[in-house]
Amino acid sequence: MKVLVLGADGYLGWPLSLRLAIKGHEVMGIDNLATRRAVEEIGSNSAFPLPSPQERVKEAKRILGVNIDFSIGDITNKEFLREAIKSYKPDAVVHFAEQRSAPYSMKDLDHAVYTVRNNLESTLNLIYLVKDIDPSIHILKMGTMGEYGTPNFDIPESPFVDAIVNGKNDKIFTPRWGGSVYHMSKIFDSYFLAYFNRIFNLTITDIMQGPVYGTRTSEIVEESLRTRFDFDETWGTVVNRFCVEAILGIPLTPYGKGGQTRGFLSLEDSINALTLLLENPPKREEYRVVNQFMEIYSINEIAEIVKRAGEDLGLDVTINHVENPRVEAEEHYYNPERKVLPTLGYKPKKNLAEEVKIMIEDLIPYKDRLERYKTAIMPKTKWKS
Ligand code: NAD
Ligand code: USQ
Repeated sequence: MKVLVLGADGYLGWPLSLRLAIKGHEVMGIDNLATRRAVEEIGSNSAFPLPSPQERVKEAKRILGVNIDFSIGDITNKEFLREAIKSYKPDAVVHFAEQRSAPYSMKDLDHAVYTVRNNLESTLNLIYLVKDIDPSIHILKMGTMGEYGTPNFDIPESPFVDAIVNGKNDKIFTPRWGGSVYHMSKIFDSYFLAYFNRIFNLTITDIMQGPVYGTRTSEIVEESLRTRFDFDETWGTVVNRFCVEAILGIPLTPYGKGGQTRGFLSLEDSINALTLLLENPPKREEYRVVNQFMEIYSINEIAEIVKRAGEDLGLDVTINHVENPRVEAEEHYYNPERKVLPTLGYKPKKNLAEEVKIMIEDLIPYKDRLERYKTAIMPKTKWKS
């Protein structure tokens, strides 16, 4: 299979490119390096030093013996994306290339507008160009479990649900309510994907993925193959942040009551599941929704797990709830459905308690580097400011 990976320089994009290449698929990656720049903009950096895309590709060839094509460019530039799809002729396009941080999207009007423009323009470009060039291309689009919010009902795993509104029955788009401009941009992406699936007869997998944690996949066998790993208050996701806080002796930072509950998954499981979904596309012209997470935890449970893992490794770890910079439910019902991946035979390979130990061990050698960006850790981006 020929796969075009949009956002190939990112946390998920690089390990997916490696995995697809090692499985014998042809891979071309595209990225405009926006995340590298935006993380530096807020005074932070990846925990692991990142080689340039050109060096990464060379290292993948040297260490794993695989060829990955890489092109630097912005997919909101429709002529650039058109040329890439036309000349590469992929069987599938993976769309990761979005502004992916909720706090970044909430900093001010400019960051909100950038997020909406970048995310919706990239998705619309992809939809129209696939329609024009070859509507049989499978679009694998990364959305987020956060599109659903935290409703007081079981979250379905289907594009539409039956509803009774003002006493009358109809099918409606599965209800969504995001917790940031970023999450709202993903909701609009999903509306566009479902809408244009019908209009242009496109084949789409729209993945609702929970927060990912982890430092490695089975291909990441040397430092030069590592993927980025963010831990600052804007770009770091909660498990990754807690592991770094444990190493630096900063009390772990559950926001508010810490009862916020999410569906988590390891980087290895995310990459495995994405590969499976690419190798098992939906029916032609289907809009398939997949809820992609493996384990459900509250933030308080995660803090306890990271604390125990850190203590087992000889670290002195404490937990200190901080004022919640976000506006979100801190105690709520959470029960999402998950049937597509199990139907395809997917079984998680990792669990959080074991993986955080590996993560802490992987990160400890970089303690001096982490210290340099320590001031970027405590939350500063407030939803209401
Ligand atoms: P990331 O920021 O590391 O990767 C995204 C990549 O896309 C970056 O390298 C960035 O430079 C690139 N990019 C952004 N806009 C672009 C544009 N206009 N043109 C070209 N490249 C562009 O993020 P990630 O963690 O790898 O996330 C990948 C996708 O998965 C995102 O869409 C994100 O919303 C989604 N997601 C991530 C998580 C998670 O926990 N990391 C969970 C659920 C969903
Ligand atoms: N949280 C803390 N303490 C911290 C950091 C976060 O309590 O130090 C809490 C947040 O308040 C939130 C939860 O942990 O309730 C998750 O926050 P997060 O930063 O790990 O994840 P989020 O902002 O939701 O975004 C991340 C990715 C995003 C992806 C999303 C999946 O950055 O790209 O879409 O996870 S989901 O959460 O399912 O929407």
